[in-house]
Amino acid sequence: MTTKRPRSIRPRPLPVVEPGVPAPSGLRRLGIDTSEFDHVVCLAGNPNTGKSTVFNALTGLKQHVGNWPGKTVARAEGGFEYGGKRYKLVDLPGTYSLLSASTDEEIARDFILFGRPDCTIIVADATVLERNLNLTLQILEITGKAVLCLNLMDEAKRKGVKVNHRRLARELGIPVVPTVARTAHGMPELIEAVAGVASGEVETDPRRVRVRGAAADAVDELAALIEESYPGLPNARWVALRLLEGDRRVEDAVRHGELAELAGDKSFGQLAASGMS
Ligand SMILES: Nc1nc2c(ncn2[C@@H]2O[C@H](COP(=O)(O)OP(=O)(O)OP(=O)(O)O)[C@@H](O)[C@H]2O)c(=O)[nH]1
Ligand SMILES: [Mg+2]
Repeated sequence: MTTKRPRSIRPRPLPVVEPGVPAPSGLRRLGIDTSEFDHVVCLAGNPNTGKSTVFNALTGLKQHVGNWPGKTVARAEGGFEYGGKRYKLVDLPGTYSLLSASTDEEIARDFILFGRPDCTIIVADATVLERNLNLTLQILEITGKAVLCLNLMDEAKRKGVKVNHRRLARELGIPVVPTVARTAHGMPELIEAVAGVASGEVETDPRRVRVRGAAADAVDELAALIEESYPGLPNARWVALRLLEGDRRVEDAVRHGELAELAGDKSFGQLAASGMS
């Protein structure tokens, strides 16, 4: 795993690499073994919200964690088993938005959009929830297969921030699980929610902005053309919306064939690798 220097320091208690936190009951951490998985789950969220800490708690691996944003700069993969199913868990770099431009943020964006995860765990910092909800809503625009991991609840409590997670779950239309990832608090509930969403047993009702009238027709028309030109590309509607909004980066991706690469990118490889294709 590569690391790079901090972009900025945010005050928080000393960074701790959580050694020896016991695995929640029923969880078997598989380390780097991601063979024969049933489901792919990814960890997305703003920088420095505890994604890699959750990753380590679930896989038993030792991804770099520390108290500054931008530590994870590439995709990392590990495995765990729960309830008789095997999961491939993908730790992604932090990103503030799916429209962001830096290379590590692009890695996150591309996986969320085109990696076909069976569940996206959105890890949010409960102490600054509002800022984190920006990305959350963007992710819900493209997938309802998501769980919000409301992390850093110990910090929130210390700061007197209270979050009504049940109401938040109703508002967002996805499961919301309060956690303290550093001590693995809430991990059993998180895995249970992820298992439910990934298997389809838990039905979500993601909050989305409705596109109406002529704009809706334009999106449908363009999405159909994109699907025709890039067979197999997930989230053609998202691409269509970005094009209609005049997103230059997406325009470039269409023009220069980057989108075609993403449509056929076997490095995401979930279906091929699991033999389900
Ligand atoms: N107090 C507290 N600290 C936490 C919790 N979860 C993670 N941390 C700490 O928060 C810091 C950031 O954790 P990481 O797991 O590296 O965060 P990340 O989201 O992977 O960060 P990037 O990869 O840089 O985006 C580390 O110092 C962790 O030990 C928590 O629930 N409570
Ligand atoms: Mg990380």
